[in-house]
Amino acid sequence: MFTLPDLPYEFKALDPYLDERTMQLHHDFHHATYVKNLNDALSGHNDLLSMDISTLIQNLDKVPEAVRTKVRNNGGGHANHSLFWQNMSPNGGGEPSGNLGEAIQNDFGDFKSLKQQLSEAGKNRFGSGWAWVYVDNDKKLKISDTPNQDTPVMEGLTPIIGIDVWEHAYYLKYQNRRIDYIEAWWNVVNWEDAGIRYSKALQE
Ligand code: MN3
Repeated sequence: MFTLPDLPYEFKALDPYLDERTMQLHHDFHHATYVKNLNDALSGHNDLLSMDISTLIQNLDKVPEAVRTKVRNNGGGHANHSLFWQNMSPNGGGEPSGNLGEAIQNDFGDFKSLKQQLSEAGKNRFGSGWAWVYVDNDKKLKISDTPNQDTPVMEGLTPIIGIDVWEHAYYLKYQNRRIDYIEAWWNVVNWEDAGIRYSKALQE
């Protein structure tokens, strides 16, 4: 069975950038529902229920066709939100240093360019989805955006940071102003966590 991870901080910890009520609804209802729907869809398939979530969503061809779309959407939702909570911190923001900071300079020129490109990707994603910085097969940092709960993980790639641009992530505080939410979100990005994920990706 898949389980809902605890938030690594309090609901109000990311205020004023992400408000308490949004965080609570997002974690306790939206993410919890993805986990419940995923477990329901895989009921009776103990081999699939015992996989880790990344392995499961990289192997959707092994999931019975009748529930494959449900598993894609809810499994993706579980994976994405699990990463998203880790990807933020009340001590976040600023710019990454170390390996990741150097890689950003090499692959984007500077941090400002990365920030601008990821923000654009999030702003331009039509409807619901995510924008990502991920490591490609040549170990380069790239930017993409995905619809619904799709993720670079489904292509066997490693996301380093991701921003949820579904309306449920921001509507209470920012209404239709997605770009204001994205701007605010940069203040809570957990670069320490991102740096650890990047170092692991280089070793894979
Ligand atoms: Mn969400």
